[in-house]
Amino acid sequence: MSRPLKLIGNAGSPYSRKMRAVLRYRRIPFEWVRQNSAEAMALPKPKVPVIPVLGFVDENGECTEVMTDSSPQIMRLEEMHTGRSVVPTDPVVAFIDYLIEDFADEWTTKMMYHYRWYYDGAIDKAGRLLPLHAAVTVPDEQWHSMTDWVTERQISRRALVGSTEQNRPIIEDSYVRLLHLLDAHLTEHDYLFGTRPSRADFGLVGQLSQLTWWDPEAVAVAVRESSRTVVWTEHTDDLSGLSVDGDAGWCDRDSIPSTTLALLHEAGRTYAPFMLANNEAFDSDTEMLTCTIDGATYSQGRFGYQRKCLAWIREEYAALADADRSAVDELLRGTGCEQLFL
Ligand SMILES: N[C@@H](CCC(=O)N[C@@H](CS)C(=O)NCC(=O)O)C(=O)O
Repeated sequence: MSRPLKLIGNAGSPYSRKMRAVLRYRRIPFEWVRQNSAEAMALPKPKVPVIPVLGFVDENGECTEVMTDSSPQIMRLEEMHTGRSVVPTDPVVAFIDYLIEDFADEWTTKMMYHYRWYYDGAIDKAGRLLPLHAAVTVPDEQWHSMTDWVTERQISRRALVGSTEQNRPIIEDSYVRLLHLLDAHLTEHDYLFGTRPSRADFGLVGQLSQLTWWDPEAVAVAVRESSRTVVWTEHTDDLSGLSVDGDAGWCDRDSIPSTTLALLHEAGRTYAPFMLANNEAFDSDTEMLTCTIDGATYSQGRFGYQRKCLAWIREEYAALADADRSAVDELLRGTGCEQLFL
């Protein structure tokens, strides 16, 4: 009996789009279940109410297990299915891939949230459209009250992810640099680590599915600064038709494109000081974190999940064989990312 997985998500959610793109590329049978739909309501709830949720169906056809968080979801899928893996075969390349995936998930998501809930065009669009995702038939009165509710709630949460006046230039400048870096890469390559996509590609594409296609102000910046990135994002959203031959198509540690390594400098400039300051805020029992990014002061409230992310990535680093760890150190030297592992 075929037992497709359930992916409960929302088209306006970057991590949902990341996971849907992974499942499509991997040709793993799944059902896309819209958040808040009748079908979603009938499924078990995860411990933490976030999307995307991956649901596993047992031999009786019942969805009995659900899990959250896209990075562990991807690794669970790697255990269940072998073909069309998204983890590079060289452990050194795999580590760099994981680091860039985490940069996409934990730093570029600030761009996504900022461009959605700071500018008037985006706020108006998201406020109108997001409530209709549950059902387009929602009565007008309910729709309008949901518009007000979601708009107020999300704007009030901006500071939680760092979208403040003080941080705005840091986040927006990083977005433009990211577009330039991807543009340089996409001039010569389709994916970050070879001729097939990896976790890092999907992590970036999740956030970019919103930034480069959805939120009007962010879309305008992307079309102007890197048209290639806009189109790449659309392509990578559904790679079910891409031919991949076994484990072929990955670069090895000595052939990582320089334009991919350049992304580590952007991560080292932004994500690394942020992740360290976040960790430090927990160590010193301080509610707010503060760090210097590009000579400017960045601050926001500390975030528990990102402390876990740093611990996980440090575990991966510690688990590398000695020779592999030395090769990783060599690649990270001078990027700013090395400070994560001191
Ligand atoms: N680390 C999670 C993040 C998931 C996440 O933050 N999802 C957001 C939507 S994109 C959410 O559900 N937020 C709940 C809320 O806003 O209340 C992942 O990788 O999937």
